[in-house]
This record gives sequence, structure tokens and C-alpha cells, in this order.
Amino acid sequence: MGTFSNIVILTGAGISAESGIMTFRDAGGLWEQQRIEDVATPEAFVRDPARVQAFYNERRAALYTVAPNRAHEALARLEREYPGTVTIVTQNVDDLHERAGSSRVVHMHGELRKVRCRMCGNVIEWEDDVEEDSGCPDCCTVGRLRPHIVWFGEVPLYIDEISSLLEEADLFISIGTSGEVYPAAGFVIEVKEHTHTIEINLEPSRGASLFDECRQGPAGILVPALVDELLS
Ligand code: BJW
Repeated sequence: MGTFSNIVILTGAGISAESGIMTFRDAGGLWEQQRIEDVATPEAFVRDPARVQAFYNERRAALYTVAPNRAHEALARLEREYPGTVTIVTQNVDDLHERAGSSRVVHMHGELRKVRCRMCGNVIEWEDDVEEDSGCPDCCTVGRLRPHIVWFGEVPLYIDEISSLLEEADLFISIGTSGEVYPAAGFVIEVKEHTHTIEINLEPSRGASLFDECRQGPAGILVPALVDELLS
């Protein structure tokens, strides 16, 4: 493989599956256990904030029981050793890329270990459960914290920055995402015509035919292999 100046890597739930974090749409995935309309929309939060907080409290707590896998580690090694720029745009709200050592990570759907105050708007690092009477450490208002998560119908974070990254990319790699959720599912169309595009997924995603290359199998095996190719 040639040398690239700007590699952009889109990751989804599939890259964290081998760490033990459930995906959304696979058999037994999160959306089989919870309806999207009950936990992942702004309307659900208005209707039943306690239920939505409980859903995210449980997933935040579960982060302490998991660790990055070989795919996260390989991407961190790529960033460290590759002569060009390597940026991860992740749809994941876990922190496994950072814990593996990646530093250029854009969380377009938010982060489980942060909350947002609906009074002052500040985004705050948060390790524990959010309770009904949890107060904002910045403005001290009680009961106005929400998960720092992008729900359906909300605008993803860092959209302008991501557009610029895609504009500059000469290699675009998509890993472990079903291609069901926009705008991320459309990134492969946004990159320039001469940007090489590779998909790594357990099965062909909805947009698989849009990629130059599709590699099927577990990220824990295929990502380290691709990183070896890029570094050789
Ligand atoms: C493995 C593996 C292994 C497993 N190795 N692989 C009609 C048409 C087009 C768009 C819309 C429409 N109607 C509504 C919309 C917009 C909507 C949308 O896309 N809806 C679709 C469902 C149709 N999108 C939005 O509302 C977004 N906002 C928006 O569009 O704003 C407008 C705007 C955009 C841009 C500029 C200006 C304005 C917001 C989307 C928010 C998504 N939020 C969620 C939940 C919150 C986070 C959380 O609670 O955790 O984000 S939904 C959920 O899906 C989560 C994920 O990040 C996201 C993507 O899922 P992902 O990662 O692809 O996971 P899965 O489970 O689907 O797939 C895993 C894959 O891995 C599978 O394929 C497996 O095979 C594979 N796999 N093991 C390799 N070991």
C-alpha cells in the first residue's frame, strides 16, 4: 500500500464488541433490549428522565469492567508510528480508543464519561451515576444534568471539523459500523473521488458497495493486519 498524508478512520460499535460492549443492531444487541424511542431521543428524556439516566448510568458503570482490544491498540500504534496524520472519528461513546493510547479522537455521538448541564451548557467529566438530585459543579443547579450523548434528531458534534477531515483524507477506513445511521453512513460518499476507501466489518454493511475494498471478519484480527500492511 502507498503512503497517505491523512488517514481518517470511522469506528462504530463493532470495534468494541470484542471488548465485551454490546453493539446496537446485532442479534442480542442493545436495541433488542430497549426501544430507541424509550432511551435515545430527546423526547424520551423529557418523558422519563429517570429511565434514560438509568440506561446511561448502567453503561457508564460497565466501562470500568472492560478494556481496549487488539483493534483499538493497533489503531493507537498506527497513530504513533505512521508518517502521516491518523485521526479517528468515532460514533462510540466509550473511551476505549483513548485508553488504548489514541490521542486524535473525535467523538461525534458524545461520551459516556461526560454530562452536560442544561442550565449553563457546560460539559463536565463524570465518573459516577447521575441521580435526580445531582448538581452541576460549575453553576450548582440541581437536576439539570443530561448525558453528553447525541440522540436521534440531534445534530452530531464536531460536524464542521469532520467535514474538513474528510475533505483532506486520502485514505478512509470504516470499522465495525452497520452503516444504518446518518450522517456517519454518508461519509464514504463525502470523501474525494481519489480517496481510497476500505471497510472492515463482520458482515457487509448497508453501504459496503460504496467502498473500494471490503474486508470481512473480526476487527481484533483484521485491524492489526491492516495496520501491519500500512506500516510495512
Ligand atoms: C463487528 C464486530 C467485530 C460486530 N468486528 N465488526 C432517514 C434517512 C436518513 C437519515 C435519517 C432518516 N430519518 C432520520 C434520519 C437521521 C438519523 C438517522 O440516521 N436515522 C436512521 C436510523 C435512518 N440520524 C440522526 O438523527 C443523527 N442526527 C442528524 O442526522 O442530525 C442532522 C444533521 C446532521 C449533520 C449536520 C447537520 C444536521 C443523530 C444520530 C445519533 C445516533 N445516536 C446513537 C445512540 C446514542 C449513543 C448511545 O446511546 O450509545 O448512536 S444510535 C446508535 O447507532 C449509536 C451509534 O453510534 C450509532 C451507529 O451504530 P453502529 O456503531 O453502526 O452500531 P451497529 O450495532 O449498528 O453496527 C455494528 C456493526 O459492527 C455491525 O454491522 C456488525 O456486523 C459489526 N460487528 N462485531 C467487526 N468483532
